[in-house]
Amino acid sequence: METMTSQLEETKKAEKEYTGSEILLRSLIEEGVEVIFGYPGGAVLPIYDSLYEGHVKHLLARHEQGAIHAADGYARATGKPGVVIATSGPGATNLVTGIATAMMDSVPLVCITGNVPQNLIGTDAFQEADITGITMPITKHNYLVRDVRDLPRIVKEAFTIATQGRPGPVLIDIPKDVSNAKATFHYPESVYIRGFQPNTDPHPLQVQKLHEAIAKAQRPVILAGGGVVSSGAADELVKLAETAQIPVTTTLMGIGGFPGTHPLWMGMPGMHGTYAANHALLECDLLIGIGARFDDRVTMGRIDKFATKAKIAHIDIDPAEIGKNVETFIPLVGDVKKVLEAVNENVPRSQSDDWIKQVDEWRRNFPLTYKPSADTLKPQWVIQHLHDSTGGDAIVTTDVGQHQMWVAQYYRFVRARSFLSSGGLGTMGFGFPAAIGAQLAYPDRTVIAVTGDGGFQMTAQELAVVALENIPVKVAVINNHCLGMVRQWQEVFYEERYSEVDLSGSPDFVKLAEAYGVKGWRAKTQEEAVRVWEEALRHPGPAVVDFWVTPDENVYPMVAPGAGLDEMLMGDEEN
Ligand SMILES: Cc1ncc(C[n+]2csc(CCOP(=O)(O)OP(=O)(O)O)c2C)c(N)n1
Repeated sequence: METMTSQLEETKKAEKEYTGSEILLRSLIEEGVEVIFGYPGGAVLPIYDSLYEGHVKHLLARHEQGAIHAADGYARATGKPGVVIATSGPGATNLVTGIATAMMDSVPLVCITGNVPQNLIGTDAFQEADITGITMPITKHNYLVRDVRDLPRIVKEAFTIATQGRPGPVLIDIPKDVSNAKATFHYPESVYIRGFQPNTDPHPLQVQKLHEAIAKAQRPVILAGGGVVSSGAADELVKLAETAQIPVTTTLMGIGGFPGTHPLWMGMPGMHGTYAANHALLECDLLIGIGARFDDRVTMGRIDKFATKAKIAHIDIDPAEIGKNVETFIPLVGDVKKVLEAVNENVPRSQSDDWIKQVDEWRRNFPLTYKPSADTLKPQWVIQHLHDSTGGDAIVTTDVGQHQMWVAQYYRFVRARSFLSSGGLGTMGFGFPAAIGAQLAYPDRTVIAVTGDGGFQMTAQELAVVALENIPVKVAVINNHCLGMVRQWQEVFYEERYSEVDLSGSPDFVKLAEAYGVKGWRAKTQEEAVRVWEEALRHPGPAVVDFWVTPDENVYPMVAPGAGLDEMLMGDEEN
């Protein structure tokens, strides 16, 4: 007996021990992590010391918000979880906007923060912030690691939770003493998480109900959201729309989930939606929401005026979404791709011949319009030109504001995971760093960050990163010299009382780019725009193009807040 015990002890001794930070990195490697975005500091010194070995690529952002949006852009472009590291206190709180951005748009992220040693937690120690408390409502789940031996399991759980079911951000907070403590390393192959068993397969009875509703429908509409993109169901959606002959509208998050060139596509619905999409929602008799959450940018919060003639079917991975905003007649809980595969087996054709003619007529009679002019630059024209020059096949990220809506309206995306934009939180400053993440994932694709002159200034410091790493992102600044979307609301709803929207004092963006060692161009006319954009696209490295557009252009159509989809402002008479 004694010999056996000592043998066991010998084996234990022989097994190598690693520090918490080494265990963390080994776990990330086990998860197949290719790149970490981050920023160091005191509480993550042990982690950065382990990174020194260079086993995992790390990209040093210039602000933690830049790091997390880059991780988010990487995740949106690839479908793989993005990973970000920040130090305790201000490093961790600088992640908050990025975490909320990812949460609102269901993006899988694993966010790692350092914290002060456990004996100092709760003492208002230097750079202490209760980041698990702060991020509780904006993470899918979060952890404070108390024992180094728990670390591999926690990392495995974090990746599982971030990616399974409805994706979302997970935070792991690691006190410094845990990063320094030692343990042996065994990475679990899988984990069982009680209370987290997402249902991915549809109920056959519900599929049958949807078939019956489609067969009877005379005016069916598909409202496709971000769930189509994140579950990789774009092909299945095309098949459903074509077989059942149902016109499709894609929400901001659903853009690219259905080809923008398809004859059954009606464009985006809602506040800045097309006439055809909004009128189809008003008149339809069957509305099939697919991976869309019926949010107020689509329904305008006026459920009493939204799809009132329709029976609503709702396909979603998250049961909490069913019935949250609209009354649902046929709920179908499951992974969108799996549900659509099941629905596509024997899906009947709807009775939509006259309806499709009607939708086509709306599309013909009320297209998106603006008045182009050769000697000035119209922002809509610039976006159309970005589209035409890339064949609609670039990855385009945006900030938030008018330019974002114009990209959604005028860039016809043909592929999923190509339009990356902060839809739910509406985060200015998202676009440029997100483009960095997307470009790292796809070095050979054209990646364009379309930003406003306001939004670009929120994260422009990341120019250092694209310069240093020669990441060939093309930044297209739609420069209207003001906070355009706010100016538009003040014009339309506040009697032109323009309050704090003038961006005078902004830097010369060409010189700003050059100060970082990035090539910059400016265009003020169509002719200049064509020439410099071509040069920027041909340039092998990063580029900033400052498009000076007409400052008083508005995004139309527009539905005023509080109005129903039937009350669309179509824009200037001349348009
Ligand atoms: C972080 C953040 N702060 C404030 C806002 C409110 N907001 C929405 S659009 C907008 C104006 C954006 O201006 P700009 O970046 O120049 O883009 P434009 O609308 O002119 O295209 C503002 C301030 C926001 N969405 N995000």
